[in-house]
Amino acid sequence: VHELVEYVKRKKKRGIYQEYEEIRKEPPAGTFDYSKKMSNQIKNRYSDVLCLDQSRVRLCQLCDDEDETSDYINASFMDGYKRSNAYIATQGPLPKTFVDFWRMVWEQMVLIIVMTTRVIERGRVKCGQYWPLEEGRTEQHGYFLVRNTHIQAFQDFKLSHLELYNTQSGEKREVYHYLYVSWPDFGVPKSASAMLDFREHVLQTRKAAVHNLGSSWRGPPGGPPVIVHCSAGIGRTGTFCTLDICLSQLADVGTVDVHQTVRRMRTQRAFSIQTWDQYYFCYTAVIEYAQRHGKLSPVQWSDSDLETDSE
Ligand code: PTR
Ligand code: PTR
Repeated sequence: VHELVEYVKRKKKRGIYQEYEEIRKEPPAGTFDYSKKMSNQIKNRYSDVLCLDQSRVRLCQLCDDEDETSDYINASFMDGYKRSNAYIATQGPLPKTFVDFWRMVWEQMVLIIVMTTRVIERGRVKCGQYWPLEEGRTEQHGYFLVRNTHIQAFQDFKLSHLELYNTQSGEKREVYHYLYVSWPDFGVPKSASAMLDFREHVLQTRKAAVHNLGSSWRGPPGGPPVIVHCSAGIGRTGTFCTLDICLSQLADVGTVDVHQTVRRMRTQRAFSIQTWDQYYFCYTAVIEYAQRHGKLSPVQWSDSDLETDSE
């Protein structure tokens, strides 16, 4: 175990760095036409973080709405491990897009929201306060009422149990909102271990929630997509999803392929994983996970992860 950790830390560090640089150099895998439309530009939090047309999430057209661009939200479907559309990666909602965000949650039957940024970081607004912060509070967004029924606080994250009430149809649903608070901007989580605990918690909740859906869910067995967002929806979001995919793969077949996972992810959500630290963090977290689960004999990196390892 120790040897492998050292191996990744020293010998592979350079290789991993090069690997990430190569990924960064690849041009985006498609067009961003919808994101660039005049009427949609105000719906993007960052003018340089757009979503690919091919994987964007479309909002259902409202019947009283003749504006053909009204189906736009800066959000992308992303595949998971052996599951298509396992996630929706999106930016931190803007006050202008709160209603769109809740429509997306409703239309895609989302049960879990994973938020990996805080609302304000270093004095700058990173994401709008789109859900009620306090227990017992209800807020209205368009024809949705969102109520925070209770909050569970953990060391590195908070879990809010939300009730989403659609006043048009009279239906009510439960949505779990995770807020991970220990992920500094420009950085990586302070410990891989805390991140693994967090992911584990999300997985358990998802499993239970999908189970509760029972026969009302007619989609794929994994259930509806999990929404993952940070500020731009690429850096921390991409890191979380990469990790989730790699760990699922490791648990299933005993190998991981960080490189291909990120490359593939970038074809659905461009620019996923923003910094080399975040990329490297995926490797260290995989090792941590393998150590925990006694999978180290040793972790088999897939071939593509070893290609750049020349010394
Ligand atoms: N996008 C910035 C750049 O191109 O320089 C890099 C950047 C990354 C900026 C992260 C801000 C970031 O902060 P956060 O992850 O907290 O939104
Ligand atoms: N234009 C922003 C910048 O250059 O700072 C884009 C940006 C912001 C990119 C945040 C990534 C960011 O990080 P994250 O996806 O983790 O919120």
